[in-house]
Amino acid sequence: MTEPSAINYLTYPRGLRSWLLTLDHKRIGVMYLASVALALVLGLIFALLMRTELIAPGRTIMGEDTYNRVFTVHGAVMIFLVVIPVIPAVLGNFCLPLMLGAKDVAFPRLNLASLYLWWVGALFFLITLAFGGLDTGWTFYTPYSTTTNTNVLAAVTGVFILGFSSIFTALNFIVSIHTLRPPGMTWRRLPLFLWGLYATGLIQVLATPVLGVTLLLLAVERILGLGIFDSSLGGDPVLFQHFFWFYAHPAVYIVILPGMGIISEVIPVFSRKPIFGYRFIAYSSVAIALIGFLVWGHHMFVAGQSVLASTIFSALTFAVAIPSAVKVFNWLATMYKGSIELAAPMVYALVFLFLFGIGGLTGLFLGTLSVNVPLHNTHFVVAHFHYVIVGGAVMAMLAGLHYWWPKMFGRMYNQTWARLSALLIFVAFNMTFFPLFIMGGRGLVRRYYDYSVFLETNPEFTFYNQLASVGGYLLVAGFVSMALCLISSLWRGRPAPANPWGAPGLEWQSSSPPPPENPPPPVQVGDPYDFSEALLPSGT
Ligand code: CU1
Repeated sequence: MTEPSAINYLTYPRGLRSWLLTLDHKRIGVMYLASVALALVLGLIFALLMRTELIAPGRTIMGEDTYNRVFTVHGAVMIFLVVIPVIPAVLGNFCLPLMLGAKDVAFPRLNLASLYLWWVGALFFLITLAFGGLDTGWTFYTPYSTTTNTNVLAAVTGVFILGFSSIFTALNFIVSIHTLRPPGMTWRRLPLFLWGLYATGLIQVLATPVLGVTLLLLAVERILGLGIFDSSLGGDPVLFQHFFWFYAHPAVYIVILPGMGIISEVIPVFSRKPIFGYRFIAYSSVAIALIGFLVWGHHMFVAGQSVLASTIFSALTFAVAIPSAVKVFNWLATMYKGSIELAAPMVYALVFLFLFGIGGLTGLFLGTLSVNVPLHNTHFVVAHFHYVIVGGAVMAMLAGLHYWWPKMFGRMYNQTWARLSALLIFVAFNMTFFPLFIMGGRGLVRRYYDYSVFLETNPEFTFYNQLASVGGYLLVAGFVSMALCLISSLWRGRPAPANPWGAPGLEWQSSSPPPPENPPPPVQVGDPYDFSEALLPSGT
């Protein structure tokens, strides 16, 4: 067995100091991967605690106060520390300069600063956990968040700092895409993953400051007792919801757009066909980013908003489904009559299509004004949300991680093991979250630690909850198996060739793993989806 080239970005220079002070986008991406994975473990532990509490009616392992803290911390950790940063910070950082044939991102120091800010933000989350926890829900709704005695201040400080981390990454990507494209890479030849990151960057830069200011106002209200959101002080709690969702709806697209970009890279490669409708996929990313700013009021249909406003927000919500459907159509058309290879990245891409399809379509149920009223605050919302965020973004992340893993670490993982893990994740995910659609449709309110009161009319809720809890355990087992498969490849995997999937993208032209200094771009860059000149898989 030949070893990967001894001198590569992972091995040179050596030592912890060289990692902590590195300006290399590839190392920063790897450190983000390790950091986000730890946060994911924390978030999953809280998810398991919740599913264990719900495995039987009544009090099982915790009371209501603890449960409120558990679902809040689960949500806040998963949203702010995991799914918002994960794709841009890990795969975006690793791939973007390589896909541009650039030496690094435009501002390497700012890039390292964004990682340090993530660490500081995570530290504030740990401080929150250690001192009082948090029980407001991840949305920090007022007026409860101005009065609860849990640690709102530490948590909003953490989110505020994480916001800067997110903005720094986005600024870096936007400027890099504008200024560092190699000769021949016009906007119409920009890889679709980079279009996704670009559209995401626009949202991160424009929406995140609104969240920062909102949380700052919340902190000011708590510390100084100024009436901003708390009605007992003369403030307006609905104002908080407007500010919050003006960020948090677009934030869903911060999570999903880069995922859609990954899917647009993976599907052509494993269908051996050029992408269908390149321009539609590229421009629909920007369309989603822009329309995404106009729909926030669909979270507030029952908050006392005027019927006219609700009707407009409902219609605009339907409009944002159009560019998403355009993408799905183009992916299916790319696969049509393709020579499909079911390697692990493609399996995750197909899982994405199925689960995100359900997540997106159930979003239309919730976007419909009249249907939203009975479904509001039920488990239907929880199910929809997890189909979009886990079924969509996390599955896309796993597709991308399995796709670029050989490039990142220079090792091939076991395909059978990886595909079986994907299958387990797919089955367990549906087992966990599909019952929540049914229970939510039948009126089970979310965020309750006990559902005994519902059993009189719906005795089947016990069974559905047990199904969901066992599904949750299996889902975590699936994630563990997936991670072990990848991690064990670092020791046992065969060395990866430069271009194991026969992909035409620029990032595959360097060795695996790439050398410390990125190779210079070719004299002229061609079509990133032209398979006629792509190398066939080598070393197989
Ligand atoms: Cu929304």
